[in-house]
Amino acid sequence: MITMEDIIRDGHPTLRKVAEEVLMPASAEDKQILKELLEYVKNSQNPEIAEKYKLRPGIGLAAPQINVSKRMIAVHVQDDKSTYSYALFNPKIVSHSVEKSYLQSGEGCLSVDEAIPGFVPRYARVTVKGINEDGEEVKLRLKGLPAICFQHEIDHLNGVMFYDYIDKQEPFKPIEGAIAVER
Ligand code: K1U
Ligand code: NI
Repeated sequence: MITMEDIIRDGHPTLRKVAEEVLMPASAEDKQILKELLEYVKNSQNPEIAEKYKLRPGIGLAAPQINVSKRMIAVHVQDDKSTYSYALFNPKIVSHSVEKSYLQSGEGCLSVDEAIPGFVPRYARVTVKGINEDGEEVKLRLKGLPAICFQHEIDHLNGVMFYDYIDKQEPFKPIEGAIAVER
């Protein structure tokens, strides 16, 4: 099982690499990693398990964060309507809105121990394609917090950190025309 001890922190070179595509069909080892990524995210949202294993709560996790430079992510996040629970190989944003959004409270990251304040501009709506643990293609149309979370995780596969997008001079500079998302 993944714990915080397995999660690498800001400054580790793997977090800045472009991760490798996962060869399909996925190996048993890659399937196991994918399963454990999702298990971490779910466990971290269970107060008893999180306390017992000292897991910092998260809504997503990407393989590079456990020092595996391969294109795999897991997301377990709720909005007012549903739960979005996905573990995907080779996820890709295939289309996105022109309109932007941002998380009103700013973003955090399990690989960053301190809070970095500021607005992080994201696409308001994205369509993501990827391959699930059973080797099936999945196509997701997302908005709100789930859309922001998938963008944050896919950025990890490209060596991009959320704070790269924050305006250094004016972290809370209004993002013109963007939708404020609450969590
Ligand atoms: O990738 C990661 O480091 C996980 C990160 C993902 C994320 C944060 C903010 C916006 C989009 C994606 C986190 O999950 S940080 C913790 C967090 O945001 C959270 C935890 C519990 C409940 C709600 C949010
Ligand atoms: Ni992160």
